[in-house]
Amino acid sequence: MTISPTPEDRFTFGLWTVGWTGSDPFGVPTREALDPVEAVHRIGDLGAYGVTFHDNDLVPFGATVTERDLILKNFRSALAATGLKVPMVTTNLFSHPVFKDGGFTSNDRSIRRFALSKVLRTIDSAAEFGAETFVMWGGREGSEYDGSKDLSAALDRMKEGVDTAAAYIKEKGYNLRIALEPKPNEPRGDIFLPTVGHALAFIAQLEHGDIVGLNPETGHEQMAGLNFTHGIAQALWAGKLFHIDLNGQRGIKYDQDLVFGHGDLTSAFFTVDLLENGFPNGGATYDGPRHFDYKPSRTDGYDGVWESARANMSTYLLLKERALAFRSDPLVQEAMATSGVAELGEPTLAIGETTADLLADTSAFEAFDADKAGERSFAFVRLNQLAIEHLLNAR
Ligand code: XLS
Ligand code: MG
Ligand code: MG
Repeated sequence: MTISPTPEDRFTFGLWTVGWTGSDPFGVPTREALDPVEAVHRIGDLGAYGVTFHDNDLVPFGATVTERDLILKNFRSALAATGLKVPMVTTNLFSHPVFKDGGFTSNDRSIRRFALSKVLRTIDSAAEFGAETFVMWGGREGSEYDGSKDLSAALDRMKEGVDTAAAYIKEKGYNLRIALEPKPNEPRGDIFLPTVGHALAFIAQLEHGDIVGLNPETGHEQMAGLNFTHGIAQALWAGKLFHIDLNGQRGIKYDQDLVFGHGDLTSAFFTVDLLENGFPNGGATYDGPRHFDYKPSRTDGYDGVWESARANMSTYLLLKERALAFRSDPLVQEAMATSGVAELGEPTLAIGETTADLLADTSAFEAFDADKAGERSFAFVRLNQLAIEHLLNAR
């Protein structure tokens, strides 16, 4: 089955994804560099909605003003010609040696000031491109050795950096929100704010946390052995799922950045089910771009790069169709009822019921037959098998 994406599907790609030339810690690039203008035209032809970038994906570190202006002019022409949007922009605080000990949390104060200034300049450029989300992935914010960092001061500096950026956005009146991207490790041995949960707790400590949320990435949660769908669910529940990085990962190892669905396919199915169909009992929903942050395998030439870009979107749409079939199947609805999925949506206390009322309710405790209740079969296996059969297009 061929499925063709359209801009209404709101698929977006980072310039650094299709533009990754294949260099890794063990080998040099296997592909020639890709011109951002060509990237825009190619992904536009494939049916994408938009393109995203780090400041230095577009304008190389240290470029002169004349070089920068020419690059931006050509890039804007490509956007105008294709109709592609720029919904998200981010800053590179990890490639240049100056950031080897981090940007916001480098032990060197002059480097922290340089990093913060670089971020504020990129925020201006994000606003100029009409982006609504400003991602912050602190890849080098971390350590290899616990004795090398005052961890409390590091969190203070991280807070200072994020709060300063958020206050700047408000001061300028930009229509931008910050999305923190957690990752447990790589390139640092341990990265600060390693998971969705850590980042949510951090946001609660901020002065300007109202415009700070999350950009969770599939593989990053899975690198920590965590359930990505649970992670985005908690972010949604907290009103903090501002953006999303979809890709594939197979277990706890280096960041594979595979095509979406090429890692844990069952997990990808439930991710799409949540993004497209929402929680079974209602609640917050996600309506932002479906952003792919993946790396086309270095074994492949540019044929494989475009094939993999297409594959991300096609797999997402196939899973969307399967998830819709799953939710609308009467057998699934009956299985969900048997499993008590709707029952979990009912508050445990009745409206207006107090703890005294509960303690006085003998049916809830003294007369409650815990042994009998313990015999209930929740029939979760049957429900999951129905999901698998829908996923396999066997229903
Ligand atoms: C790297 C991150 C990075 C961010 C943007 O692991 O996924 O690509 O998404 O800086
Ligand atoms: Mg990744
Ligand atoms: Mg990412």
